Amino acid sequence: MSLCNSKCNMSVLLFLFLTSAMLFHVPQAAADAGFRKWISDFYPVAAKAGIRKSTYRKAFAGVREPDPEVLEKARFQPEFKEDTWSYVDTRVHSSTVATGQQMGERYDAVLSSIERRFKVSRSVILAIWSVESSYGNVFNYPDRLHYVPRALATLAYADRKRAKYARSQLIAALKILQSGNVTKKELTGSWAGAMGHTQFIPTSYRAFAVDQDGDGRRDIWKSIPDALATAANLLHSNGWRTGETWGYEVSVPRKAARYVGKSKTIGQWSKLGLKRPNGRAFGNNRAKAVLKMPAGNKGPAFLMLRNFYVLKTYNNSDSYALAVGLLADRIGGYSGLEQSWQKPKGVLSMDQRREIQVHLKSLGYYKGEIDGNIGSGSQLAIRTYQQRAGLTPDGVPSHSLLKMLKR
Ligand SMILES: [Ca+2]
Repeated sequence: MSLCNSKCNMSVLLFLFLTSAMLFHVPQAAADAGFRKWISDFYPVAAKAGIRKSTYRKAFAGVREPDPEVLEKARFQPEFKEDTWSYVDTRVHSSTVATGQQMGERYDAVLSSIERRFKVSRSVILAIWSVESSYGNVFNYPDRLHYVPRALATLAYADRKRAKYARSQLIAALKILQSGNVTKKELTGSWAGAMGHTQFIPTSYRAFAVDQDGDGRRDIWKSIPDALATAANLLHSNGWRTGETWGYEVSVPRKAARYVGKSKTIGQWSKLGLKRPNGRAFGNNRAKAVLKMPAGNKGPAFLMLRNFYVLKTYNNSDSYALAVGLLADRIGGYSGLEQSWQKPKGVLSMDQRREIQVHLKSLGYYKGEIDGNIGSGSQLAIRTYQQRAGLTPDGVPSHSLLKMLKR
């Protein structure tokens, strides 16, 4: 051993690792060894950023191969843009509204103190909690959660498109672990490293996480007060305007549609004939707003105020900010959209799909969750019902099926 320096030890270990891997998983051996090498090669980068050797060792103890699910999810991340109506429909519906209102009652005191501290209204915070993690429901499926340092190392190692992002997020994740705010076991997140009830990536956590419950730890995984306050802090720090809405649904006269994407004051928009379809007046006439028509001439139109763009600092997507805004309105007791989205023919809304599940359940055909997702369980229930009713058992949820079930 005296001939061996540390590098030599490393290659002995690598050799032992390779041989043992060869015994069990021949095709994976090379990739795994490459991953282990990547982890040891990355240490100097982490050390430069202030990560102690002990933290690094602890973080990667037991991590021997890339997270295969992370690679799979990264590979199949849909490239196409989901239609706005479909994005909104799966996030803003009777169930997310009802749960939001229940959570509002349950966490009334916490939300009041967050409102006082960060000047962001509770309905917006509840809507974010819903869209990000279904009010923490992600924690009910621990197998779908990923250990964040491993997930990010996997992306840094094997996903060229996301390597730069993953390297900087990994450093931030290691800093979080080093800070003692979270244990290694708790440091879980999505395949891309979004963590906790409000799905913060490590760098955003470092910038915005707060200890709202006062136990000395900034814990967005287990402490709902900390997670919700962290979301409010992000909005507040990015310029949230207290007491102002995110935007208005509007009806647009034909001649004004050419101004889509333009910014004008509410007063100027009013002069061009834009109105709220519910007949109510706009708020501040001097506020600047941008006209958006996410589905073109055939869908609802909106005037987006400053807070819409603050919501986009959370997640840089119009559909996201619109879904949060609309859900917040409904949780806060305001009505939903007056104009309807132009959907492909025959498509059922989330609420209609839930209704089908409710009927099938009460008739004894369905035992799963009422979630509007027509998976294999719902399809089987539909087929069984169709068979008994003398219909073609295609298992497809449709308007006519819902009509029959209602009878
Ligand atoms: Ca705390």
